[in-house]
Amino acid sequence: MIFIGIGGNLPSKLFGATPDVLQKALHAIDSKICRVVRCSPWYKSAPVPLTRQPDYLNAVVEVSTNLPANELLSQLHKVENQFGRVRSTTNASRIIDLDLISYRNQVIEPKEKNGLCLPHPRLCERAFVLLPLFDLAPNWVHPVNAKTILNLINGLPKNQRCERV
Ligand code: PH2
Ligand code: MG
Ligand code: MG
Repeated sequence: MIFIGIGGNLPSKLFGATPDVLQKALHAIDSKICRVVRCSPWYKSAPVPLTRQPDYLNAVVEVSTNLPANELLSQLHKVENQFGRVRSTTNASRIIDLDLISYRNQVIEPKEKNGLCLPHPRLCERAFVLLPLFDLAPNWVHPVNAKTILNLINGLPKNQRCERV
């Protein structure tokens, strides 16, 4: 199974409020890049780490494709650009963020700074990824640390606000 994280916390002049942006991006992904099999429920989440940014809208999506992981990620980055993503500082507010969370349980260590890392390197610290991933794949096990998704959820810091919308 292949899972993509989708999120955003800024509106777009062209595509509208965050729910519209993210829905339209899913449509663009499905029509141009890979089949969108399922989308988790949407979650409203406080920024991680906690800063004075607007809340995010997040979900996890299962997709199906023959594209290799690096190619899939570069196609997703093109969609981010089409939807007006501007890259500034790490963890800055953004119109849209598309992350490769897990690709058929492949383990890839980044060869360079910001290179592809699988599973996503910060997945274990993020309720806004783990909760929707649990909705789609309750039996998923992390291929590096062998923790179940429930173990990971139970290990989250208790102060991350993340609720279903
Ligand atoms: N993305 C980040 C940093 N922090 N916080 C929330 N709640 N949701 C996100 O999608 C998110 C974040 C960097 O990609
Ligand atoms: Mg991200
Ligand atoms: Mg990203």
